[in-house]
Amino acid sequence: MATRVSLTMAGHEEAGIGDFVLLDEITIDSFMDNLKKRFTNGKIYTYIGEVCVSVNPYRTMNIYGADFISQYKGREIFENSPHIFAIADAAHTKMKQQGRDTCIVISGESGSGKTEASKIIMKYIAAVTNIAKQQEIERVKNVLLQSNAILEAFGNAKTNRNDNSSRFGKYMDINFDFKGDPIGGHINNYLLEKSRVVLQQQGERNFHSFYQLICGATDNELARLYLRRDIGLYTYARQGGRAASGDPSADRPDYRNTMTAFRTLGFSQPQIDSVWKIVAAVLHLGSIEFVSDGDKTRTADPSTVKHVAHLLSVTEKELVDSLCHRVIAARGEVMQKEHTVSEALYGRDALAKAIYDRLFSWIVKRINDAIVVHGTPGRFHYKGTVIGVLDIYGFEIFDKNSFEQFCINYCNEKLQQLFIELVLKQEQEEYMREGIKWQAIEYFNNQVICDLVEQSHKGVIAIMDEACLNVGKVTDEMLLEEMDKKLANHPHYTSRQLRPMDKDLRHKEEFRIVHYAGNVVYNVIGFLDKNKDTLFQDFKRLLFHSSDNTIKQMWPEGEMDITQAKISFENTTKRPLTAGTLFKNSMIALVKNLASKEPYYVRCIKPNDAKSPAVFDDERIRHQVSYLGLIENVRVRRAGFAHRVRYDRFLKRYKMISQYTWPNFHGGSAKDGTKVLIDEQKFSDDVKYGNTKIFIRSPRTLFALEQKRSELINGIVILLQKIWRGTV
Ligand code: AD9
Ligand code: MG
Repeated sequence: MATRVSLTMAGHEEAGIGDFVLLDEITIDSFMDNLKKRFTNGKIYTYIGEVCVSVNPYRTMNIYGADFISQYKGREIFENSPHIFAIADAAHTKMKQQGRDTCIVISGESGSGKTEASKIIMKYIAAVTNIAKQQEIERVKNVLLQSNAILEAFGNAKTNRNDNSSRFGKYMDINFDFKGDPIGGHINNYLLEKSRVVLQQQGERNFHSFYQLICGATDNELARLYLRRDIGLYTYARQGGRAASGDPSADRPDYRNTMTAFRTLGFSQPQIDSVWKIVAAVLHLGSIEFVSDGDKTRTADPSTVKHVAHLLSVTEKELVDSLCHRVIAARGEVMQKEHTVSEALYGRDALAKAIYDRLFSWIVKRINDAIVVHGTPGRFHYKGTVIGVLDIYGFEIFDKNSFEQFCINYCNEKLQQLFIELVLKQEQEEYMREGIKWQAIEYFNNQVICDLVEQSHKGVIAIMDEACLNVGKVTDEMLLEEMDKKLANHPHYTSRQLRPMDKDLRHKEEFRIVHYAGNVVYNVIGFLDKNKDTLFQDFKRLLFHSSDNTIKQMWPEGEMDITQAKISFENTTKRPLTAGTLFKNSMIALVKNLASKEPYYVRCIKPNDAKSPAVFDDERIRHQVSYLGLIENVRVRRAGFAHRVRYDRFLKRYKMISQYTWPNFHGGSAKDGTKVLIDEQKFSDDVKYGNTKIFIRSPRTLFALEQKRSELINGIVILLQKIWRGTV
């Protein structure tokens, strides 16, 4: 049931509890009550210990200004009311003080507020660093911030779930020097949903860049690109219907922002021109049709072809040749094979998708080139410490779900697995190992779904890859049969064939995966093609021979001529990796990278499907709270400990606090010394003694210890200064 909530700001006492750990009883009902109370009172952030739960407010909140920044800067998490700034500050402080790489993992379903959260974090970090206003560091900060405008223009789109949906995954490392100032960064992008370039579902748009160009470019600019200010003319950008078209009031200013960002990042004018030429060429490509002339296929409209050729800086003949037939090498001979009309259309779409995909990767590379401090030699190689920020495409279910949703949802499974591993599993295992009395907390482990997708030989990706080996012989339907055979008994897999009476499985090409966040019905048609992800060599050659240097650079492998390409293919027994396997490998590497850093979590929740600031949809939110494992998170956290450290390290750090342990403890082991110190400081109720580590329940205890330590250090420094000055 959805509840309409009033948005008046109520008194603090009515704003619920800031940390779920402090709830009287931990049930989903009490959790929901608290979350609702806070949301209703304009409190969108609530903690579970150091995990920040964020509910998308769907309205501008006045909580990110300079006053808030200074309130959170350099403060402990529990010192202020819950805010994402506190998480960003904790990640930054931890990195600076302990020299440890940290990361902030932002997760939640599509439209829950991940991308906004990542931008808020980056703005906060930019605001609290480089106090000395060093010019070069300011430039890096600007580049980091402005890169978002470009990435969103080319990698985000309106979907039926989110008007600004990320259609690529993004992991950004920000490098800091020893003072904690940003000195560079690097973006890793994951699988862009390139099928959107040629096909959009009803109500959805192509990538923003297309609409920005049509709505935002000047008449002159459009004329140079042979475009008209009417998105309805372009097949590739109008399939979502009228409601999903260009919006001049938003797309025009966005175009200007994108242009400003290009300039801030140091893209040259010819490079910017090439970018928009490519976007325009893609739009025109969608208008190229083919006709059959007996046994020959030719393009129907010479003027569009001419425009595309001109925009891509290739000759018309080369373009038509590569669209209408392909060159193959057989029995030592090189010959031409005519396309049928449908093959030509398929090739045209493949070309459009590939050009845009390459453009996107090229843009990310240029951004990476720009996020490096210039000037001081040697600094290039100094990586310093790192904060990683992860903002990926959220879990999504559409009316039609294909290979892209399969990858996106698998990616979300991997992140949930990481959360389970680090927050629920390892935590509990450590208590067991250390002999701390512990009542095990049950949770659903989604490893079984990750296995279903990624296991060698019998996972979906492996089965797809095997099918792709038999190029041309295996159809999508045969792939589904194979999956049915191998996965029939898997509790998270089923298909129309296996369960003909299932109402959700309407077509014979459908299979269903029971994901951690919900059931998704996928249509297998297109899986093999998207997994193989090959592009005729003819197109690669075509674009490598472009006289536009930027375009040429994007297609280095087009240099090979047909006979070389054949020879090199025969020489290497290895086939190119499929899109599925590449994605799987990149996810495994990503998770490994995140696990090597000290993680902070932001768990985003979408309050309703209407994008409304005033609706708290109980059912939708309850579902998210449960699949995200938030109740289990509270239970583990509540029964657990905020901090743990080995006895020897603990004593080394705090021994100065106690007369019994300073300068050295002689009464027994480090564990004994720790106990003496804790007893003396009266913290015994808040700690437990494990086999090798002390476990401290509340962050306040740690804070108090730290404060005593720093007071003593300050006292010593003052004393030393007096001695030096001879005043003592
Ligand atoms: V997806 O997985 O990329 O489809 P996200 O990234 O989780 O999704 P996004 O950050 O794009 O969602 O948020 C969706 C929309 O919610 C934004 O465009 C804003 O209109 C709105 N939003 C999200 N967070 C905030 C916020 N902190 N303040 C105001 C917000 N509006
Ligand atoms: Mg996003």
